[in-house]
Amino acid sequence: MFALELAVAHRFQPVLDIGSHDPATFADNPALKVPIWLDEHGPLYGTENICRELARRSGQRDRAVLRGDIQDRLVANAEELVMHAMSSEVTLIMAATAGADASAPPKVRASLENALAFLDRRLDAVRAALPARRLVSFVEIALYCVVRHLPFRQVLDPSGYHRLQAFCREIDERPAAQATSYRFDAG
Ligand SMILES: N[C@@H](CCC(=O)N[C@@H](CS)C(=O)NCC(=O)O)C(=O)O
Repeated sequence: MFALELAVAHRFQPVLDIGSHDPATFADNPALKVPIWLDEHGPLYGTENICRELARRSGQRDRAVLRGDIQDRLVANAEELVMHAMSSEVTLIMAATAGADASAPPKVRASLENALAFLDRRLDAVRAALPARRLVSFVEIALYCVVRHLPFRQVLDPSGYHRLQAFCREIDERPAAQATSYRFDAG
């Protein structure tokens, strides 16, 4: 979504064997994780690094709000909790797909729900603290992606978070969202 919003040319290549233990499956990412950005300089690991690179390449860095750009503590906390929600969801998915004998500690789901409740309550204030002339912000795009991903992977039903739902319906209208809706890729 960040690449599309900032009109940066790219090609999407899915990793089909996400459970692989071979770093080569993940463009040599030792963490065995996606996303990875690949260009003439080699691989770049991780969502935030990639968004930073996309903002730089777009020539519109001044209109892309990345984590840490805004002094307001509410925004900083929202950024932290969106990151936390994403990593908690990954933990829950990994536990669910690891087999019947694996489960995440109960605290993982509780803290995910707490993070979503915090974001739901403060979403309007967080967005009000972002620069009006932004093209895109990391906190909004990441929040949208995680809230839409939770039901896609059947981790959690977020329908009770009413502000988050209204926000997602608003972002659904963006061409970048419509071009990137979640799907399972097959080889
Ligand atoms: N800190 C990394 C985390 C990346 C991450 O957890 N990616 C997930 C998918 S979004 C993944 O690769 N999951 C598969 C796995 O860990 O086996 C980032 O923000 O990019």
